[in-house]
Amino acid sequence: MSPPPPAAPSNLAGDIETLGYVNSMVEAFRAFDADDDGLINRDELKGIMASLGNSASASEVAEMMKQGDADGDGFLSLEEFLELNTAELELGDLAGLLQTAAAAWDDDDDEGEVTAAELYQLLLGGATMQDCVDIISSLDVDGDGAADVEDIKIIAQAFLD
Ligand SMILES: [Ca+2]
Ligand SMILES: [Ca+2]
Ligand SMILES: [Ca+2]
Repeated sequence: MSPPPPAAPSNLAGDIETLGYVNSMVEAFRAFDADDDGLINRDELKGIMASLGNSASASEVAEMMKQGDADGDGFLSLEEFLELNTAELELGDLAGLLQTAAAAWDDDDDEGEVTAAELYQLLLGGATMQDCVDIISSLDVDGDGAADVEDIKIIAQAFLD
């Protein structure tokens, strides 16, 4: 009997750290969206950037808003915000894995949260169980051991080429 092939070819630790940072952007966006309409105005954007440790001047914020506001409604949606802020980030192999997972959920919209074990099954050996535990914990805001499927879809979308 020969040993089984290694399940995961890549080291995802750095990618997972980036994922955690991206998730903190999602959380900051929601925290500063006081009226919960899914849109951020200039003042709110300034607050978000400060909370992420990137203080921006009023003119820098205005410039970011202009760059990021793809549909020109004067606000940033979460998708626009992530597009703007992830342009210089790389998720490496993890981006493809998340996109695989996100595609699998397209037909299964009643699934609100995903656990590490569920993600591991879905990725069919593309990541180790430990990677999946780390991925979910980097996205698990309330610490109940599961991550929001909608958030994963939004993040995966932001890293589509
Ligand atoms: Ca708002
Ligand atoms: Ca917009
Ligand atoms: Ca959770």
